Amino acid sequence: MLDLFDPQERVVIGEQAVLMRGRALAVDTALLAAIDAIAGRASFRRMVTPGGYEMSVAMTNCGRVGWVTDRTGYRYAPHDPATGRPWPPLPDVFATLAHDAATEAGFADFFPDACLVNCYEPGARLSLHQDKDEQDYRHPVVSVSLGLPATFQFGGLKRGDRPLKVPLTHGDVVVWGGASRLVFHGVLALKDGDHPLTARRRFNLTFRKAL
Ligand code: MD3
Ligand code: FE
Repeated sequence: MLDLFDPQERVVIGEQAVLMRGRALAVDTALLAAIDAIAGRASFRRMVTPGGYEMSVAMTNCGRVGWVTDRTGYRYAPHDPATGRPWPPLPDVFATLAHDAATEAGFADFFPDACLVNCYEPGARLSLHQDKDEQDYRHPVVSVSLGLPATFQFGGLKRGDRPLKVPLTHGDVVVWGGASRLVFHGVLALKDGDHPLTARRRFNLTFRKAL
């Protein structure tokens, strides 16, 4: 039988925004084991925004710096504010996947120094925002989705631009660069489900060159 399903499909979402469906599948269990090890050293926590709201997404980090928010603002910090210790290093399986996916999307020499690890439980969402806390927007952002599927919102350069809805499923990798680097984006409330590898959760890795 002719099988038209391509597990490694590439979808162009926007100008220099490329979705590589299933690109992380070959290393999914290694990525999830590494997330477990990171969370054992730097726990997932729900951070507080400058406006005083507790985020519904739980976060931790690995790499030289990690993204943090509290009542004083957003920033990249070399230490976990919960413990005062450095963030765990970027696991090799993370660094290799992020670098290789960026290269395949046309961004050579991407060596991320920060990886934000997001954990979504049913109902958790991320409202439309821009990623603007990095020094040099010429570097792309690489994201990896694991576990339950989510609906990603890909907007424009203005908050009011109507966002495109893109389903992101287990193993998907997206490289966002160039004209898409500063677009507004978000994630709709996670629907409940039961994933064979992550149960009722979705993880997202976001790789950035922050410094
Ligand atoms: C487009 N995370 O952590 S990944 C974030 O699924 C974040 O957890 C989402 O947005 C998540 O900041 C979306 C996709 C993504 C990440 C960064 C981007 C898309 C982006 C930066 C610029 C443009
Ligand atoms: Fe973002």
